[in-house]
Amino acid sequence: RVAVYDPVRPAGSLHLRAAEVLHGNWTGTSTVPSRGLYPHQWSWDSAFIAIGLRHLSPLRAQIELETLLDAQWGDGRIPHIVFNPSVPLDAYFPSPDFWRSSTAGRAAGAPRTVQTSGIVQPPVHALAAWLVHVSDPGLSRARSFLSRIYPRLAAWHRYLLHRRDLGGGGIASVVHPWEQGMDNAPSWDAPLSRVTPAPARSFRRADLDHGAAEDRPTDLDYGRYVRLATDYRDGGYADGTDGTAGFAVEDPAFNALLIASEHALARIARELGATGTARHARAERLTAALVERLWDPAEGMFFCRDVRTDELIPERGVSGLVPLLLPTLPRDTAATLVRTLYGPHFGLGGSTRLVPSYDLTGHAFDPHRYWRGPAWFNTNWLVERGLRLHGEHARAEKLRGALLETADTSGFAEYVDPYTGEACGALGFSWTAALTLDLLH
Ligand code: 9WN
Repeated sequence: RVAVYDPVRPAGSLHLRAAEVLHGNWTGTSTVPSRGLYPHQWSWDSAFIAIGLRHLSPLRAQIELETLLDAQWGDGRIPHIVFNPSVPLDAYFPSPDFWRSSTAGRAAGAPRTVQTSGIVQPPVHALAAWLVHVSDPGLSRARSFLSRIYPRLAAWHRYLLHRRDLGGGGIASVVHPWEQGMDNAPSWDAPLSRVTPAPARSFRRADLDHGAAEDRPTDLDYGRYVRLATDYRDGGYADGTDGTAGFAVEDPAFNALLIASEHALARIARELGATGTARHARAERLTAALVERLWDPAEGMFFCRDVRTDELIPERGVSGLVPLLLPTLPRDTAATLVRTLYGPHFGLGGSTRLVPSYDLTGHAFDPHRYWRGPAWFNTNWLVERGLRLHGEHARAEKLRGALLETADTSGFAEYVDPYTGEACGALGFSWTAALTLDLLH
């Protein structure tokens, strides 16, 4: 029985197929989100990818994060895209010649040798780094993985907490919908409506070469994304704290991920010989600030705050459920979030199999259009972890089962119809495969 010595997984198993997706999307130093639609390295994708990759190769998972951090700017920001110089310019829009990081970003300390975007994405990195470390502490120590990346992760958090506290309430703001990662979520509609769109003829959308137009953001959305990014670039990617940014929003998921990562940074500090106490304390203070700024007790969930008007944006998105991930969330807040998740707006345990990205009863709900309804695997993974953390094991187990089944039947889709699980967007999507691996372990 050779199998005793070589316990291979059965051919064609979910595990093997997920591994094949990640193998196919690996470039040698990092993983693309998908070969056709997203042919470069994306920031929060790489963090989720590393969380899954650690089960296949802790070394590759470390390299994934190291490659991203090599493109960090002098002011601490981690860019949302690191461009692969061998990919043609017209394969993805906006391309390096739009962002012009090494010239327009010089004052902010953009790297000279690698081209990047100038905006950021949610800070999942310290959390990913810690999970990668614990998957193989021996390798991690042998390569001084944590001691090399700790100062960079600390600088990243410093950037977000000092340069991006645009609302003055102690939490970070995003200055572009792409920064929060849920590009066309209805929460952005009101703050975006004040932005004059760039003319449609001034750019060419490469995404429509790969994705169905009805599953993607609209041309009007893109005009506004381009205007915001152009203005930020033309201002040298400087972050004013005087509230003059064209778009400034405090988002619950972005900040919850920052707090979860701050807890992870405390653990990393401890592994490196410090106490980590100050960081845990800071994470607790940030949790209190998040509740103070963004919790709506009447609605039973978190909302975005528009910093320009200083008002909450009354759109129910999955972002407002992600703080369930936080260990020191008040007990009644966590219990209320779980009720909202299983209520009519998100339908879990009833009409939906996975958590939709937006309110099922909302005026803008569309089960196929990107972040306006479909279910995504990264946000569902975060909710699954949150349920487990707060002792909801049976519900977490059910959600885990639905995620694995849907990843399998959809061909590791980028996002799916929350009712039927029908695949939308790209197939063979890296974080879907990576988080499948994580849930299988
Ligand atoms: C813009 C790569 C990224 C994800 C985002 C997702 C989508 C880009 C796009 O793809 O955004 O950054 O071109 O639409 O919204 O969350 O990181 O997978």
